[in-house]
Amino acid sequence: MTVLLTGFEPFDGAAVNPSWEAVKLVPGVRAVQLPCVFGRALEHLRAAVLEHDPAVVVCVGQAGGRPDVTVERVAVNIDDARIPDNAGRQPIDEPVVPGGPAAYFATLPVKACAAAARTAGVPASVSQSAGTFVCNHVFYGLMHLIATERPGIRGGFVHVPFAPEQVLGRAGPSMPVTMVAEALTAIVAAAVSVEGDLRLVGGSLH
Ligand code: PCA
Repeated sequence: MTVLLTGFEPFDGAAVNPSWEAVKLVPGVRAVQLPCVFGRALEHLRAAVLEHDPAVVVCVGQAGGRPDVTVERVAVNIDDARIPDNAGRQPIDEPVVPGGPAAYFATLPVKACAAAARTAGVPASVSQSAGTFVCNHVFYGLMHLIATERPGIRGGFVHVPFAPEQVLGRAGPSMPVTMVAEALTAIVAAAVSVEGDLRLVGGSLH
C-alpha cells in the first residue's frame, strides 16, 4: 500500500521546518516537500498524488507553540493569512476553493492515529483547527481532491511542534524531530490498519 507523506519548506524566516525533517525519517513512505506558498503548494501536492497514486496521504506542517503532535480533524474553506507566505502573498478571507463546501473532515481515523502516537510514547491529541494559513489550505485542497476525484484515499493533516533548536534562548514547547518521526510512523500504521475510528475521549472544551 503506497503512503504519501508531505512536509513543508521553512517559512517565516526559520532555518528549518520540523515537518519536513521528520517526514524524511519515516520508513517505507514516499516523502515530498511542499512550498509554503498558497496555490503552488496544492499544485505540488496534486502532482505527487497523480505520480504516486497513494492509498493514504498525510500532510504534515509545523505548528509552533503547540506542545504535542496534533492530528487535525477538520479543514475549512478559508485562506486568511496572518503573515505573508514564501512568495509574499497574504490572502485575507478568500476561499481555498470558490464554491466548495465550508469544511471537510479528515478521512484518517483521527482518534486512532493520536492514540497510536501516544502508544509509541509521543504526546499527541486531536486538534479541531488547522488554522487558516498554508497548512489548512493544503489540508482543504487535499480533502477536496479526495472528495471530487480520488474517493478511495484516506487523507488528513498532522501538525508538529517546533524542533528544540528553534526555541533555544526563549521559553516554549518543542519536540525532537526523531520523536516526531516516531509519532508519524505510528500514525501511518494506524491509518493503514484501523477500520472506521476508535471511540475515545479526545474532544476539546474550547
Ligand atoms: N506550517 C504553516 C504553513 C507551513 C507549516 O509548516 C501552517 O501551519 O499553516
